[in-house]
Amino acid sequence: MKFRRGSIYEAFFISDIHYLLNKKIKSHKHKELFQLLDHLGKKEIKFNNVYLVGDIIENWFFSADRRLQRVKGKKRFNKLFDRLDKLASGAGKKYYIVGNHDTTSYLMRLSPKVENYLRERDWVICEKAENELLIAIHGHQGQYNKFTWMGSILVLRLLHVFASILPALFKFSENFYHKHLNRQDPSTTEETLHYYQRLSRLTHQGHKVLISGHTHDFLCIPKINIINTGDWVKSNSFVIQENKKFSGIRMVARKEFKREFVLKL
Ligand SMILES: [Mn+2]
Repeated sequence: MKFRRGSIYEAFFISDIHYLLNKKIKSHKHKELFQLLDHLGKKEIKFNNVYLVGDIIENWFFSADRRLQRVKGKKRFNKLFDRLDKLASGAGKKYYIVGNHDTTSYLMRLSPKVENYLRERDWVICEKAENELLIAIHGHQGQYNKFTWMGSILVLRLLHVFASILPALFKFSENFYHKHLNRQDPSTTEETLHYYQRLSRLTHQGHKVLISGHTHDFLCIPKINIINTGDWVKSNSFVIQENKKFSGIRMVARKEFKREFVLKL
């Protein structure tokens, strides 16, 4: 598929960028992400509403707050958000939906500096965005409750301390994190269905489309109006809304896009 110059769509959904990942972790598609954003920018493609569906910033491996205080760190934030801001037509809103990796706070709040940064750029910070057609939520709510969240954050904070005392422990922390905090994603069809049913219940989905990210699985389950936006770690995917039609699109190469699913309400 191709984007026609100057098109205005109803909404853009993207999640799980995990931006600012530590240099030690290189398995991400951020170069490709910037290719996408630059392409949309050059073609003057606009969206009335922009939804960042969580885990946009990677905050679990280090403090994004501390990064933002440094000039270089601020520049990296600007590099992403200048482009995301440009996608908005101005007719709607820009939503920053908080994902589990965006925060290391027990209350799932963004750090104050990141919050201020986003507010200055008119992002609406929320756990869930909802209108008459859709609900957008990151999705970790289907895996964590208040207590397991607090437990995970406690462990995570301890790992941060270990890694900062002795950098060699970073590897250990990373492995521990992958094994115990990051590998709770549903893998079988049954688990996947169960996970989305739980998410549907938690959000009181009703007849709306439920759009989430989190599991990094780019998918659409039409029967229960479920969409997952995928990620920019492996999938290179995003979702576009035109009226009552939702399209899942994958960037297969630079300037090359493939519509992988369509959900019509
Ligand atoms: Mn997540």
